[in-house]
Order: sequence, then structure tokens, then C-alpha cells
Amino acid sequence: MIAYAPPMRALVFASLDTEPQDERPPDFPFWEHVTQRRYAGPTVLYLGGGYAMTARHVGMGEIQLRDVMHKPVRDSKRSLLNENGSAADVMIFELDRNAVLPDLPILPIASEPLQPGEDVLLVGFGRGRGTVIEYDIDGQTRFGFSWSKKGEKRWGTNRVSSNSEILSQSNFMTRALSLRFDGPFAPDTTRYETHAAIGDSGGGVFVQRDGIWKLAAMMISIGGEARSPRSSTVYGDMTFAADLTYYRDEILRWTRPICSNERDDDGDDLIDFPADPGCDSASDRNEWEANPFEAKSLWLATTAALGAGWLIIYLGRRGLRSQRGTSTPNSTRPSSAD
Ligand SMILES: [Ca+2]
Ligand SMILES: [Ca+2]
Ligand SMILES: [Ca+2]
Repeated sequence: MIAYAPPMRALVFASLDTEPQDERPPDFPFWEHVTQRRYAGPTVLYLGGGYAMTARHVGMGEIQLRDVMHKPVRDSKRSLLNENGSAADVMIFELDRNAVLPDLPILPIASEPLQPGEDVLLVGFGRGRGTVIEYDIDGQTRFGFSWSKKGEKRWGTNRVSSNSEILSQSNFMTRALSLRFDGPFAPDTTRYETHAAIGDSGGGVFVQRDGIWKLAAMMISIGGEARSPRSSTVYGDMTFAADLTYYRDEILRWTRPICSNERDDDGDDLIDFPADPGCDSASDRNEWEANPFEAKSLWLATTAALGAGWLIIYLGRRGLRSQRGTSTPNSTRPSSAD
């Protein structure tokens, strides 16, 4: 039996009726943040500020953002860790600093965990629905969907089944949530019910709360009946996504510019752009009002102007130090400021 089998469709949908016809989800601001590894690779999420995230089993590579290919910084790869020190199947890497980064906003990451029953948006580059296949398990005939040969960027929906999965695969242990692939008439199904397939690893799971979209999870695995044919999807299969709310602090620590890291870095009780006036933008890497180089130059100019005969006193950690000032700027420069 051959069903409608469009080529190059990503994410698996039950039928044409449940596939979204819009290329992008309506009113969704982060479509361009979802990209893929070069050479038709799996999915990569651009976090903004020059950082990217994907599954650890995908690995880093060149990614395309707004028609420009960006190379990763060698040795910038960093796996996220669990509290017990084991590695999760989530990694971040940095994009080449010499390249001009696209003007895309910092991708907000949800701080509250997804709850069972909460609706989510999935975006990924994985395989799509191919032909319908028929097979027997224990004498019962079952149906499923084989996968298309290639992936394409697509979006769909699902609803959280569980938010407390711990996925243990090879060397990785990952806090995850699960999404069940329900048939079109199942009570719990969603409008564009979809399931992940090969290539969707690294794909985004987004949630809209109080009208604001945030990244909440990242697709990493699928699971289902072990005796089902390989490279196929059946109703009841599960998509697993790393719970990024659980790893949020570590992601922020490694990827956010000073002015969007949710910390008060200069001790003035004002946090980040736009609250801290020292921040010119969310991508600013300095919360201080004036840059330290300018402040130092000003100080040198002042001491130089004092001229000969003045006593310059440095207040170091080891106590007072003194030095005879002279008329040249060089001799008034502190030689050790410990
Ligand atoms: Ca579902
Ligand atoms: Ca900050
Ligand atoms: Ca501050």
C-alpha cells in the first residue's frame, strides 16, 4: 500500500491533513535560529551572541545562518554536565569570532520546566513521512510510516507526556521530557501532531507562555516498540527532548554575553541590558559604565600633569607603597599594582 509520499519532508506527520501548510509557524520569532550542520546534517540551534547548541552525538560543525556559512571555533566544544558530573547529550560551541554574526536576538530559554499536557512547537531538519508500511507482531497486523530519504526544515506540534525522564544512552545521561505520537483521532493529539526522525536531533522544542516564545527543550532521541521495522514511525512512539530548563544555568554561564547573563557583574545592583546603563545592547560584553582602558588612561594623564616633586602613593593589598613622581608619564606608571 502506497500513501502520499512527498519527498524531502522533515518531521513525521500522520497525514496531509495534519501537516502545517505554512512554511513557518505564525507569529514565531525564532524560525531562523533553527539551522543544521553543513552537508545536510542534523539540526543545530543558534543561541545568539555567537553560540550554537546541538546534541552531543551530533557534534559541532559549520552552520548556515542567513545564507552565510559560519565555522566553529576549534576546541570550543563544551558538553553540559549533570549534577553527578556525567555528560548530557547536549553540547554548545562557539562560532568564528572573526566572522560578522547575523543580527539575530538572543534565544530565550524557559526557566520553568514543561508540564505534562503543555503544548509545544517542534522545529527540525529530520526525515519526513514516506510510505505506509504494514507488518505483524504476535500475529497482529500493524501499520506505520517509513521515513523519507532526505530531511527538510519543518515544524509541527505535540503535547508533553512526561517531564521527568532520564535518558541513559552510551556515555550520556540526559534529563528529558517525552512526547507521544498520537493518531489523528486520539483524544490527546494536537493540530499538527508530529514525531521526530533521523536528523531532528538538535531540533528545538519551543513553548509559548503568556504570549512569549521560549526554547524549552531539544530533540535528541526517539523510542518505540523494539520489534517495529527500523527507520519507521508508528502511533505511540515517543520523541525524547533534553530538558533545557534543567541545564539552563550552565547554558547561560557558557554562552551569554555579560549584558544578558542574568547576573550583576559590576556590583551596581543593576542586571543586564537594558536595566544596567553600562550595557549598550544585549550582546555587550561589559556591564561597566566606562571601559577600563579609558579609565586607566585618564588616571595616567592626571598623575603626569602633577609634575616633579609629587609623592604618588599606591594602595596595594600588601599595604602602602610610595614612589617619587617625576615629570615624565612613564615614571609615574605603577610598576606593580598588587
Ligand atoms: Ca502527543
Ligand atoms: Ca550581567
Ligand atoms: Ca550591574
